[in-house]
Amino acid sequence: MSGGPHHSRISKVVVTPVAFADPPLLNVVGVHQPWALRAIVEIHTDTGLVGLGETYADETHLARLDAVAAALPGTDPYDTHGLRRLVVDVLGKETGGAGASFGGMLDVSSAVDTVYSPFEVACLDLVAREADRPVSDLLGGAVRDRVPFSGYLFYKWVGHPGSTNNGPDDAWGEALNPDQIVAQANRMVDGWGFGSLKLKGGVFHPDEECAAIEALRDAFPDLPLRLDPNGAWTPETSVKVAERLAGVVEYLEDPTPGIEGMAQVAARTDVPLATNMCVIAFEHLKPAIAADAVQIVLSDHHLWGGLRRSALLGGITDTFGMGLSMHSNSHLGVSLAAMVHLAAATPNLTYACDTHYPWKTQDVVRPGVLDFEDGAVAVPTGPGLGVELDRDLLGELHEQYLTCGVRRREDTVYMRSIHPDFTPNTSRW
Ligand code: GKR
Ligand code: MG
Repeated sequence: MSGGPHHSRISKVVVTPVAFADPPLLNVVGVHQPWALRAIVEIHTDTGLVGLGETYADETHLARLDAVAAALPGTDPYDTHGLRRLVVDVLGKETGGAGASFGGMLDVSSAVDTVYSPFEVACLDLVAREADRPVSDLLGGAVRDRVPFSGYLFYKWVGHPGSTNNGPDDAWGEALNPDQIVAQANRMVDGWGFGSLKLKGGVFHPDEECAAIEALRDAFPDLPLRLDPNGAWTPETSVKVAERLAGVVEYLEDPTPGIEGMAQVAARTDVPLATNMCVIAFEHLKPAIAADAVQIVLSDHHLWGGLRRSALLGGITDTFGMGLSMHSNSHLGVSLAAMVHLAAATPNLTYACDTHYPWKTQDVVRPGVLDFEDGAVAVPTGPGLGVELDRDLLGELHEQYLTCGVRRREDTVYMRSIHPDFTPNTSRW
């Protein structure tokens, strides 16, 4: 399918890697580096429109984005099936279509979905701008006008050892015990109004992390709570944690690695299990559903191949009676806008979405569109995604990318530069 001569055509595609300051957030594979990387994709048309997308910026991924960007001029922004074929084709030629690894936590067997995603989002932004409608209208229309997010709590150091990007300490302070986690939660709830909380675990012994969840329960009796150790526990330990936290957490996220391990845990507890680790592509749905391994899938349009494929995932989880939540990685405003439009147009989004947004102090979009009120973001009603790039900020964050020296997310490598004996904790407890 192709547009007639009166339809806009892609004239230029620009991929800009950016870096933004990130606090030392701890997780199962290590600690966040001082700089988080993202790539901003701009698709320009011969009619003067610009569509935006945002994705990871590890150097292998960037090379793939650049290869696709070079092949796009002359194509039709409405033809996302054609875009996907082009991505398959380019990746086949340039890289053999090999997979991708992001932060050492997830291994994706094919790079097609992750590379396709920011271009699909940018095309939908363009098409929606041309139609003078919000992107949510291209996904079936918004079923809610505000999208709820959960406050994402992390164990963290007081600052980056020896770092100069934020000074040695950031505004959040240290969070290494239950009291400090409650203090962090108070700051999140006071500042953003979140109506649910998620703790990133997998850092300390599960007893300590359960104590932190119990302290949160005491401090916030009415807020739904989640704990996500990114597969740090054995199935046996996961069952014990589930027994201890039954009735306290709304779900446990990836307590143990793999569909088989999750199925063993699920068979022995009524606490719902969620995942963004063992079901991360369509091919994982059938075995996970057959084994009743997970009750909630966290979608993520960056990983699942854009907004329309994420909407498809929503339909599948609905069909099989599963819950649906949304995963996050460190991100900027273009991603947040896309997440909000997707969530707004997903009828069966059964849980508040994750976001790392409060952890960043810099952005590339003009302020004022994506403000949090009572833990929710109002769905932009203007054309497209509803966000505009601030060219000065984009330039500033690109300059930071050029000078920061970070070229891929490496939580384990960075942790080992501080604690040489550190080993990633998957299934450790
Ligand atoms: O930012 O450290 C982090 C998180 O642990 C992230 O990498 C995970 O992908 O947020 C994610 C999760 O829910 O597993
Ligand atoms: Mg998770």
